[in-house]
Amino acid sequence: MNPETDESAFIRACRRLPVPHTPVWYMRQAGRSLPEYRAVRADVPMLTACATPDLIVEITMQPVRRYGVDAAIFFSDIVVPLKAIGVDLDIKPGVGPVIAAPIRDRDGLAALRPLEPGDVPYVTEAVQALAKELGPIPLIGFAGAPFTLASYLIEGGPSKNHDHTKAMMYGEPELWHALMERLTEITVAYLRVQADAGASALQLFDSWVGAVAPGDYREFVLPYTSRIFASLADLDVPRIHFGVGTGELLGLLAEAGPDVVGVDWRVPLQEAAGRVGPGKALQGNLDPAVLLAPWEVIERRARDVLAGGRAAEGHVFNLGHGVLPNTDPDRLARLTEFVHESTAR
Ligand code: 1CP
Repeated sequence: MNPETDESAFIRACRRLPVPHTPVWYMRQAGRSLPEYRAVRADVPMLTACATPDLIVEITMQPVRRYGVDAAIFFSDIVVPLKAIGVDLDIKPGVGPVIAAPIRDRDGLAALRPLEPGDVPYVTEAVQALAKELGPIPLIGFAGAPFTLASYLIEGGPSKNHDHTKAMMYGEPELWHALMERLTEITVAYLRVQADAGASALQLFDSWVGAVAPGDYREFVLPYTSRIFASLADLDVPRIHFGVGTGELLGLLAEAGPDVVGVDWRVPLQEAAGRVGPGKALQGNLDPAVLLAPWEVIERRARDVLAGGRAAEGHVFNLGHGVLPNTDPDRLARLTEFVHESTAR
């Protein structure tokens, strides 16, 4: 890693080292809340944008320029590696990922071959270009975790209750484990491509795993998330793990082995610090909807998050999930400034 990046507030907070100010970035900081994003995406389908290095670089840089955040997140989507190995899928506007032939049986597994770096040349090229353009600012690479990817593949698209997914988990555990094995290998390979090309941190999004009870997480998910973090331990980059609605799973997410646990807005950070235990930094966790309220409310709630973060060994300020599309970008710019100024030491 570039030595200046290594010394950045974001990387230091992930490593639980003293920082000049609390670092800030926002999940979904690029995207529909930014007029400049809507402009460059106007005639370009999402998956085309994700396979075009110039667009990836431009869209990744937009929130960095506007907000002065402490880290960039690679512009892509969690289904990009699946598309790259030939899964027939699309990202539909206003819906999300849609899979042409949902995987419900053993034959379906054949669609999931291993991922080779040569399958995603546009990712390598864009990460390399971004690492140069960002200079000392860290770039976060990311992937979807096996449970969340499995949910899209099995359901065929976004799902509220993940019932087909759970039906396979409970009813056909061998098929479930075979599917999770394949997704684990793909995820490790995909994260490694990003780190090798110059990403300075990696975030594993298990966005929908909060649907699972702790005992089931331990049996059906933990073996795979643990293996992913263990497989990346030789890389000198902090590893972050995040899911929505995971209050009851925070200890297990920590047990999987990341350096940083992301927390949604439902659990105060002082409480999360206890559930996660020692040896981890925390990331989060302002409710994204708070940004729709008047500034005084935002400031008060941000102070609460910062106070909670002091209970953790390291704190990266973020939202509890992604920026809502109707968020005023000026609010995020002001929030970044507020966190930096009020935590400067
Ligand atoms: O912060 C950024 O710069 C955004 C980059 C980014 C990331 C990190 C995108 C762009 N997608 C993701 C990851 C992602 N994709 C996750 C994990 C993070 C999270 O929980 O938010 C998930 C669950 C998805 C799946 C997905 N892709 C959805 C959710 C659908 C559902 O199940 O409710 C949606 C709407 C997409 C499409 C998508 N991905 C990204 C954007 C900007 C969009 C909107 C598409 C568009 O603008 O046309």
